[in-house]
Amino acid sequence: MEVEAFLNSSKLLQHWPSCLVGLLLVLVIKYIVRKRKDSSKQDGTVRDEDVATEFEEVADDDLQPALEEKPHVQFVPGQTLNPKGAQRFYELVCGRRSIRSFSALPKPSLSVIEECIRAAGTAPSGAHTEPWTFCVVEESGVKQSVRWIVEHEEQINYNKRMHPQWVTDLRPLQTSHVKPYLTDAPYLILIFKQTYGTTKEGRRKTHYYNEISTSISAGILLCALQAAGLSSLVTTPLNCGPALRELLQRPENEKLLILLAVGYPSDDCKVPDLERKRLDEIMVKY
Ligand code: IYR
Repeated sequence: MEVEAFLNSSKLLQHWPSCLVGLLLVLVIKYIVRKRKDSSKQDGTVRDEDVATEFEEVADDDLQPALEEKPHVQFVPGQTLNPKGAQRFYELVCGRRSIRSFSALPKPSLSVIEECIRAAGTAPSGAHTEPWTFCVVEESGVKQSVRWIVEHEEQINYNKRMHPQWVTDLRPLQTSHVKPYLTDAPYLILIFKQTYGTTKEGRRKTHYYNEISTSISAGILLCALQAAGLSSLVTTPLNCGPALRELLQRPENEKLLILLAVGYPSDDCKVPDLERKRLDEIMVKY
């Protein structure tokens, strides 16, 4: 055995010049790739963080769109709420508040939640990739697990990860790491962005602007819930994504974007006394 080991090591010694050449080659290739990336940054070709850069290597002639290529069809305008649609919509959404005190009963029917998610699924998305998954949790054991995960992480967030200024800024909202709404609310909706997908042929499909697309659909969901007479709370629990993804056994391409608590407010539900910016503070005319 010892002789064999010696022979092997002496073989390595014999081949050290080719090993060195191989190593140098790898370093040179890495250097060239980095240089190319840097120069594309400098000449301004890649400016936006959201621009997709990860693609499978396919010859240009073999590229296929992820969507089926078919003739466009006549656009039929959808139903509108005119003539007072905009004003009525404003009045509807203006009444929305994030609440942190839910009543377990009455429990809204699942079909209403489904209808709201159906509305959320109409959101526009990058290259019509529809990069979202809505996980609806109503089972109390799962809600309890979500609460454990979130409260555990939020305790660390409030004590260590969040800057003292951040914690101070939250004081008027009276939030803390304790989150009874995660078990009181009849429904939790965990919204995952799909960072990529898979084509019918099993190839990796790029989900352009998946975070923006999913956020737009979350906005539509909030409006739909409000239209259905339900209250909601938007939370973005820091550092909880991986554990919650695992709990719900979501695939690796899905990342938690937003966690919503949904239901009716408790009778004694209180909200911060907030004001909203006026139109002239948020709109600029040109
Ligand atoms: N995610 C924490 C902290 C928090 C952060 C922001 I920004 C808020 O607007 C509210 C809360 C929590 O949910 O308590």
